[in-house]
Amino acid sequence: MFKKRKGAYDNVLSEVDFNENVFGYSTYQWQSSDPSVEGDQQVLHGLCRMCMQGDCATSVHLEDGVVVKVEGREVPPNYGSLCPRGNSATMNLYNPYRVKTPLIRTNPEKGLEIDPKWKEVSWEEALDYTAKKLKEVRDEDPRGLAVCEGWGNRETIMRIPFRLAFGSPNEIGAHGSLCTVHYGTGLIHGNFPISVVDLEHCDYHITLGRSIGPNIATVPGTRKLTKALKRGMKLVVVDPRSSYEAAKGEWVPIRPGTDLAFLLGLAHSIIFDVQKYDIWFLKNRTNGPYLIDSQGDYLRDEETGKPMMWDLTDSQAKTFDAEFGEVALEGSFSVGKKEVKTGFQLIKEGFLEYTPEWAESISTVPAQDIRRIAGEFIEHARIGSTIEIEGFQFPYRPVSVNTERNVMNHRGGTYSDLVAKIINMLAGAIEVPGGCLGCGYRGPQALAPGPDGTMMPGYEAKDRPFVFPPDIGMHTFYPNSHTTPHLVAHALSDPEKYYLTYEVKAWLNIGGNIIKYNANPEQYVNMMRKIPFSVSIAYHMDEPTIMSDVVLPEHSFMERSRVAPFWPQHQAASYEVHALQMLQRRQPVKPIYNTMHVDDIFTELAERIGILYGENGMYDYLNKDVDYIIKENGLNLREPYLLDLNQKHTLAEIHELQVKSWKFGEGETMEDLERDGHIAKWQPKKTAYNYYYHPGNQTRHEFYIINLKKTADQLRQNLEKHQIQFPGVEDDSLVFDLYKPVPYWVPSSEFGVSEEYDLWAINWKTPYYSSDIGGVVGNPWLAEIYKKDPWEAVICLNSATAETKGIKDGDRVTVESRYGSLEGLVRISELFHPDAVGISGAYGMGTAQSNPLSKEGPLFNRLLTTKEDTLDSVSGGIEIAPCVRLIRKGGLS
Ligand SMILES: Nc1nc2c(c(=O)[nH]1)N[C@H]1C(S)=C(S)[C@@H](COP(=O)(O)OP(=O)(O)OC[C@H]3O[C@@H](n4cnc5c(=O)[nH]c(N)nc54)[C@H](O)[C@@H]3O)O[C@H]1N2
Ligand SMILES: Nc1nc2c(c(=O)[nH]1)N[C@H]1C(S)=C(S)[C@@H](COP(=O)(O)OP(=O)(O)OC[C@H]3O[C@@H](n4cnc5c(=O)[nH]c(N)nc54)[C@H](O)[C@@H]3O)O[C@H]1N2
Ligand code: SF4
Ligand SMILES: [Mo]
Repeated sequence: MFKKRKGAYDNVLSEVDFNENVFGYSTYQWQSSDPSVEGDQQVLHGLCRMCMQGDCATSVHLEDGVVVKVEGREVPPNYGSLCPRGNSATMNLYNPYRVKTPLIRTNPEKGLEIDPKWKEVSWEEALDYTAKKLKEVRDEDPRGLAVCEGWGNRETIMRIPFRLAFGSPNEIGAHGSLCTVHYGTGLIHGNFPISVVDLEHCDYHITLGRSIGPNIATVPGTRKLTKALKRGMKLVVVDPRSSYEAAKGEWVPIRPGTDLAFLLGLAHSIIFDVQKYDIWFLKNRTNGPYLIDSQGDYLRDEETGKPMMWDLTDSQAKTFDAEFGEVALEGSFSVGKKEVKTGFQLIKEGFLEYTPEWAESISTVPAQDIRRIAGEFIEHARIGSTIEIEGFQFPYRPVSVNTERNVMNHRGGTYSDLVAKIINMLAGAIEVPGGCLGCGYRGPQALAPGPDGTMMPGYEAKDRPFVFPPDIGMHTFYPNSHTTPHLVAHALSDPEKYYLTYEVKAWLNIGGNIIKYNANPEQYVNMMRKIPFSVSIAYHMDEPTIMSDVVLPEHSFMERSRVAPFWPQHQAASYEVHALQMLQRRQPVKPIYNTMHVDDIFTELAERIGILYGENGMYDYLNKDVDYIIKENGLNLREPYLLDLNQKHTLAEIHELQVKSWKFGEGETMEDLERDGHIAKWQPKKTAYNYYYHPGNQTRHEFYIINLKKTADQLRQNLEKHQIQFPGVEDDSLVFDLYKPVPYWVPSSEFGVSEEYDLWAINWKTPYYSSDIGGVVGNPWLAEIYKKDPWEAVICLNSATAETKGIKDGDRVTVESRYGSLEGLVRISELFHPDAVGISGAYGMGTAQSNPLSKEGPLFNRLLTTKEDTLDSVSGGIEIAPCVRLIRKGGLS
C-alpha cells in the first residue's frame, strides 16, 4: 500500500487505492493537482504528441471517463486537421504494453531479450532507492551522471534544471547522429533548427532529401504546401525515391548520397551558364566582396582590424563600412605587398570544375536538367523586385533550395547545406519574402552583425569552448556538432583514448532511444551493460528501458498536464505560424495506471537528493530559465512570478506562474488559457522576416565560409597547446579537410568501395513513423494501415535493378553493408532510383517485453557505422546512405 506523504504533493500522491482496473493491473485512485480535470469534463483541450511537432490542438472526448475520440480543433496551427498518428492517439493512452507501475530489476544480467525479473515496488520505494543511488554518485563526482534525452519526452520542463542542480555537464541527445542538420542554418540564418521555404510567397522551390509536409504527414506543413501548389508554386523534388511530395511536382531521381555533386553543378551552372545573380545582394548582404589573403583569411585594415573591400572607383581597398563608389564583387588585387582576391572570386574559381556534366557523372542527374533547373531558379527569383508589407519594402525573391538530413548526413554533408545556401545567396533569397528563412526565431538577434560586419554565427555554428579534459560527448573536438551519442559510446568503451578522466556511474534515460535510432545498436547495448546504475523514466519497455535497473513509469502524453509556448519547427513556414506567438494548454485525462507526471518525478527525486531548494537548486535553475537551445520548453518565468526557492510547488502552480510571466501576454490568466485551450497573438506580418530587423547593408551572410576556417585554426592551436592528438582518427586531415572556406566535392565514405557493394541503401520518415514519439511503432490502429501500405517496412527496389539481379516482388533478401545486415521482403517499383535500396522508418528490434509489433520489419540502422573516419567532422553526423549488396535466399545474386 502506498504511504501517505505530507506536503504540497499530498493532492497528487495520496489516497492510493489499489483497484484492479480493466486491464487487470493495479492502479490508484488519482486525485488531480490540476483544477481543470477535477470535475467530470466530457471534452478536454488536448495537445497532440504523436510526433515531435507536438503542437496540433485537439479535443479529447470522454464518455464515463473513457476517451472515445480525439479530433483536431479549429485553431492554429492545425485548424481542425490531424494526421494518422494524431488520430491514433487514443491507443497511446490505452496501450496495454505500457509500464504500469515502478519496477526494480532483480536479474543482474542485462540484454534486450533477457528477462530483468522485475520486482513491482511502490513509488515511495522506487523514488527512495533511485535517489539514494544517484546521491551516492553525486557525492563522489556529479559528472558521474549522464542524462540521455530524446523526442519521446521533450515536454519535461525539469530535465535540464535537474541535471544542472545535480552538477553534471553530461546531457546526451539520444537522437543526434542521424539528425545533423543545424550548422548551415546557425551560420547563415542565426537560427534553429533548420531553414525552411516561405511557402506563402515562393514560386519555385527545390527540395532535396527532405519533407515539407505530406511525406511525414505533418499537418501544418501539408496545409501550407497544398496552398502553395494551388497558388502555382513549382516544386522540384530531388530524391532517389518518388515520394508523395515528388508526385506533386517534378521528380528528379538522384543516386543516393551524391547531392553535393548535384548542388555544386547547380551553383556552377548559375554562375557560368546562366550568368545572372543578385549582385546587389552579394555586394551588400554577403562577405562575397571581402578581400581574402593567400592564407584564406580576411585582409584586415592595419589600424582598425576591420575586413576590407575593393573600391573600383578609386582602385583601393577600404574597410567594409567606409563610403564606396563601387564595390568590387569579383577580381584579384594587389594591396601593398599582398595579392588578394574577393571571397566571391574564390568561390567562383572553386566551382569552375563542377560542370553539369561532371555533376551528372556522379549524381546521374542529366546535365541538361541541371542547366534547365538553374535557369528556371534564377528566372523565378525576380532579381531586383521588391514587395511592400505593412509599409516596409523588402526584396522579393520567391525561390528557395533546401536540404535536410538525407543530404547532410554524409561526410561532406555540411558542405551540401552550405552550397544550397550559396545558391540561395546567388538569388538573393535569404531571409526575405519568398525565399529561404530560418525556422524558429524571429527578432533582432538572429542576423545581428558582429565587428566584421557579418552576422554572428548562432546555435550550433557558434563554436563551443575548448574544454579539456573533454565531456563524454567529445564536443571539445567537434565544436559545432549536434548531439553525439555515438561519440559517447566510443569514449565510454575506451576512456583513455578519448581523454576521459572520470567514470559514468549512473545513467538516466528520459524519452530517448540511443540503442535503436543511431547506428550499430549492439555498441550501445554493450555500453549500457557496463554502466553500474541506470534508471529509465519510461512509457513502455523499449530498448533502453529493459537495460535499466529501475523503471519509473511516466504518464502517457494525454495524461500529462502541459502549458507550452509554441515554437515553429522543421516544416512549418508562413505568416500563419511565423508571426504567431502562442501559449497552448493540454488538459490531462486521468491517468489509468500507477504512473507519475515526468516533472513530478524530477521534483520528488530532486527533493530526496537534496537539490530541489535554495541557490543552484532545481527551482533556481527553473527561475533562471537557463539558455535552452530550443526555447519550446523554456518557462520564461520573470519577476514577480518566480518560484519561491524554499517551498515545494505543484505543477499547477508553476503553470499559473508561466502564464502570468508570458512575455507576449497582456495579463492573461490560467482561466483564460483553460477556457480557450490557447492564447494566440499575431505580431505584425513584416516581423516574420528577419530582414526587417537588419535591412539593406546592415548585416552580411557568409558567402565565403570563413567561420569554418576560424574554427579549424583554433582547434589545431588547442590540440598543440595541450599536446594531444585528435581522438579516434589515424589521420586528422580527415577532420580538418572539411573545414575549408570554399566548399568542394567530398565523396562520402561509401564511394569507391569494392564493386560488390553496387547499391546504396536509403531511409525516410513516413506518415506512420516520423520517429517513435508516442510509441507509433506499436500502435495497433497505425499498424492496421501501415501494414497495408506496400512501401512500409519492406525493401524497395527499382524494377530494372531487380530484373538484372533475378529478384522478384515478394522475394526475401538480405541487405548487407560493410557494417551490418538486415532481412526483409522485396517490393519492386519504378519509383526508386536504380541504384537505391529503400527501407523506410525504423521498424524491427524490440525487446523481450515490448509490443510484438515493435519486432516486425527491417531496422535500417543496422546497416550503419559510427567509425570516426566516416563522419562529417563539422556536424559529427554519421553516414546515412551505406553502400550495400543484396543476397537473395539461396545465393548471391
Ligand atoms: N531508421 C531511422 N532512424 C532514425 C530516424 C529515421 O527517420 N529513421 N530519425 C533520426 C532522427 S531525425 C531523430 S531526431 C532520432 C529520434 O530519436 P529519439 O530522440 O531517440 O526519439 P524517438 O524516436 O522519439 O524515441 C525515443 C524513445 O521514446 C519512447 N517514447 C515514446 N513515447 C514516450 C513517452 O511518452 N515517454 C517516454 N519516456 N518515452 C517515450 C519511444 O518509444 C522511443 O523508444 O532518430 C533518428 N534515427
Ligand atoms: N510531423 C513531424 N515532422 C517531423 C518530425 C516528426 O517527428 N514529426 N521529425 C523532425 C525531425 S527530428 C527531423 S530531423 C526532420 C527530418 O526530416 P526529413 O529529413 O525531412 O525527412 P526524411 O523522411 O528522413 O527524409 C526526406 C527524404 O529524403 C529522401 N532521401 C533519402 N536518401 C536521399 C539522398 O541520398 N538524397 C536525397 N536527395 N534524398 C534522399 C527520402 O526518400 C525522403 O523522401 O523531420 C522533422 N519533421
Ligand atoms: S503532425 Fe500529427 S502527430 Fe504531429 S502533432 Fe500534428 S497530429 Fe500530432
Ligand atoms: Mo531529427
